[in-house]
Amino acid sequence: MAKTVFITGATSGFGKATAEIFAGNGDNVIITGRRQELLNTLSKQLKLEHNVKVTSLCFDVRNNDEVVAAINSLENKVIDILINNAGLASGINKIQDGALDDWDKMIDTNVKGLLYVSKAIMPLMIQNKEGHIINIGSTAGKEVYMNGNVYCATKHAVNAISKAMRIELLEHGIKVSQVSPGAAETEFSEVRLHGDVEKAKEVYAGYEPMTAEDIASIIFYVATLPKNLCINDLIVTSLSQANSFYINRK
Ligand code: NDP
Ligand code: 8X3
Repeated sequence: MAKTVFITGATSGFGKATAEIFAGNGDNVIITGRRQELLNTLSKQLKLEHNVKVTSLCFDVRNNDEVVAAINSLENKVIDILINNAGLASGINKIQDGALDDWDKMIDTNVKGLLYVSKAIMPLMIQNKEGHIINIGSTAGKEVYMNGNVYCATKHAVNAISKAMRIELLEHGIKVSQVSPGAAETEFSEVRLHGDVEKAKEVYAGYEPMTAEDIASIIFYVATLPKNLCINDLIVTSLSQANSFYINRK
């Protein structure tokens, strides 16, 4: 039976590819992000190609009023799968040189935004006695690397929140998984480097990083296991990467 999948950050990268894979499977998708134009284009594309129900909600996960209003506006409040994907790194400096604006953006989006969206959707899943939350963590949530400081801290927080959700939602039969990718080429580095496209390309030079489609296929796998099975945490890198520190560049 078709599921309803709520994806944050579906205008680009992992979220967009994830919306495409679920819609391709015949599932209904709720796509969200701040860029209305991109939501409109993706919505049209998915409806045309896959004939599924696509709802697009334009909001900023950092604004709890917007989050609550968007979720309240849904006609059908049965959400089978929530993919907490919206997130970013902003800036890459030593901690003593960090910019407050970058820190606020990362903490407010990756930690508080994920919490706001989850707070609005968890009661619906509890009421429905079923649901699956998939949080997008990172290898940065497992190890702290040079110049990663606050971004790593936010992904360590996602790691802890995922564990907490799994414990506290256990009695309600709600699955909680974390997918923790290493380097994948999306808009991520461009955003992190404040729009410097050339520098962003260098991040992926000399090796084959993962793609958004790779991560979407992993998320889809995690989401489609038998009901009795729950992937707690899945760390995935390309063959060129061992962990946050070692990348085999040619
Ligand atoms: P992209 O930059 O391609 O996509 C990020 C998405 O998040 C966009 O759709 C963006 O939409 C959305 N987003 C960002 N800020 C907000 C906000 N305040 N409110 C709502 N939506 C927001 O990056 P990725 O696809 O690579 O990243 C997705 C997730 O994966 C992030 O959590 C990232 O930390 C994580 N990750 C990425 C890795 C990588 O190497 N690429 C590796 C490991 C984890 P819009 O701008 O329209 O709001
Ligand atoms: C994104 C991967 O290595 O830039 O979470 O932290 S990394």
